[in-house]
Amino acid sequence: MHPSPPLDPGLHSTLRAARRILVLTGAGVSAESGVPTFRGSSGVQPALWEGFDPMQLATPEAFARHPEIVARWYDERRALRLTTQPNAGHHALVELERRLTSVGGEFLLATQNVDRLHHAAGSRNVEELHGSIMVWRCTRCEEEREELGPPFETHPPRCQCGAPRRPGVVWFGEALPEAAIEAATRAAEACDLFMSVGTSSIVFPAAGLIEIARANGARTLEINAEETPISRRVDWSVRGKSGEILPQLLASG
Ligand code: BV8
Ligand code: ZN
Repeated sequence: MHPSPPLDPGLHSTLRAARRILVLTGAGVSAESGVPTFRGSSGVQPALWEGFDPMQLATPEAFARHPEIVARWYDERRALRLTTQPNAGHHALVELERRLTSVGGEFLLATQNVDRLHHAAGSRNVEELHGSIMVWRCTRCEEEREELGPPFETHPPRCQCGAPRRPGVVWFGEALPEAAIEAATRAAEACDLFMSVGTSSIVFPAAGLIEIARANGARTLEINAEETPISRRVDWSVRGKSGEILPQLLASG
């Protein structure tokens, strides 16, 4: 299937007619805000991480073996995120949610992103499938706090109870938050339109949601700068930047 030219008429009528939309977003949605993606060329790790494979850092084993290195990597990403703003793609998804809910429709934004830029833009019904680097949790008493201040003094930061605190993200090999993946799965079973935006569609179980949506008869749309493993399986695969395509999609009503 060749990527359809943006704004295919059938896509418009489907978007207008949809009453239950599930949107799955990935790092590509935040790329135009200056947040590096996990994979692919636009990822920019600070020099400190030359030669480190993020996939090797985003694991409980890595934190157990190198708590300082891993905590510093996440704290640097948190500090960088605090300098960024939502982009036009984030804002378009807020508008889509507003339009749909204003006519009694259902909207869920299931994000793999850990940057909370969707919340900053004003999205309301959001499930964070992979947690958030803005939240840090004690490894002993589980006390959690959203951290919006300057970089930590020590890495890893310590809890009052004395134990190290970890980023509130889901690492590889860790289970996703039960409530979040359940809500996303229920939405995939019920939606009439599934939108995959800015994700490489290779991390499970998030990448499995589209198959649940297709099995329930939903139409499927992908917006991505590059081809992904689902590009040839969706009804519309629109090649481009989400910060440009999403506003275009909404502009045409
Ligand atoms: C689980 C948080 C089971 C941390 C992340 C072998 C061993 C162990 C596990 C596995 C294994 N094989 C498979 C697995 C399962 C594993 C998995 O799927 N691995 C993959 C790599 C094969 N999954 C897990 O481990 C999950 N847990 O299975 O647990 C279990 C069950 C019960 C009990 C115990 C255990 C946990 C997965 C979550 C991992 N955490 N992040 C952190 O952020 O550091 S995942 C990581 O990848 C990212 O954070 C992100 O969340 C996720 C997906 O990445 P994307 O968001 O898609 O970003 P990416 O950079 O890849 O792509 C960007 C896309 O945007 C590209 O397509 C690009 O073209 C596009 N783009 C760029 N710019 C733009 C754009 N598009 C539009 N506009 C633009 N401007
Ligand atoms: Zn504690």
